[in-house]
Amino acid sequence: MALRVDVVTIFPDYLAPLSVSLLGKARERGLVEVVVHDLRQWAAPGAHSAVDDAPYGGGPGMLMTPGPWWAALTAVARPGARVVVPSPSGVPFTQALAADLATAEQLVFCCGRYEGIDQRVLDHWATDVVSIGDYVLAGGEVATLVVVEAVTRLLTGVVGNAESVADDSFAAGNDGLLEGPAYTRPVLFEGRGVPEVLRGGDHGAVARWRRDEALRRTAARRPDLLARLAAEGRLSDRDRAALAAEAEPPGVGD
Ligand code: JEH
Repeated sequence: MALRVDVVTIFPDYLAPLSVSLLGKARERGLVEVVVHDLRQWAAPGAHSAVDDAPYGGGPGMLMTPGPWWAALTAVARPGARVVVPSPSGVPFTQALAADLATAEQLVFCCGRYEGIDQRVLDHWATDVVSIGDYVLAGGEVATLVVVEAVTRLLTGVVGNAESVADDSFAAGNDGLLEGPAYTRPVLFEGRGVPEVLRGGDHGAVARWRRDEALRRTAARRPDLLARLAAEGRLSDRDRAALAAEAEPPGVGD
């Protein structure tokens, strides 16, 4: 059965990529159905159908008032739906969470604006409060695009169902390391070559080189991932030797 995705926002145009078939294959193949709703259709008429109000306790900025959200979610969320609320104070959105969300029948995304949504809406409706990273956006729309894209690309996997596609250990590759560099033709481009080992046909040497490049890059860019692999005992003696050699200052003859 197709995954049903509903998005509630005060800026439906912001979700245009979801309607332009940027979801490509998943939508073409009938694996996902997306509907974007304007929150203001559930706002009280008059004034400018206000969806915001000042926070109790004071402080800067405005909050989204609960009434329209309650009415919207009552209308849109079916029993068993995952109700996803992007928030700077959410749990980190990861590949594992994407794989989990891909098993749902319905995902409802609540895109907040201003300083966010009245807590009572979240307490009652939200199944997943997620953050896409440690920076502050102006609202939940872009985060929703990120989550929907990460989830729907799993629906098209050759294996078919999301559980089997799940890479639940890391945001990085299967082995928990970042991917190393990759090259395609031409062999010489703007005076730059392709590492000789990749053209030599020695598959063992290629595998070792790729592992070392992945280790080197992970150490440089994601020391947190490397520390986790080390703590889980997933680095071989050879891996540790390669990393130690990397860390050493060049000696005579290097
Ligand atoms: C942002 C949904 C709805 C602006 C300021 C504050 C930060 C400091 N990774 C992500 N970043 N931002 C969002 C997100 C996700 N997912 C996100 C949103 C909404 C998602 C409204 N906003 C804008 C917004 C309040 N400040 C938060 N604090 C200290 C880290 C200061 C207070 C909340 C919401």
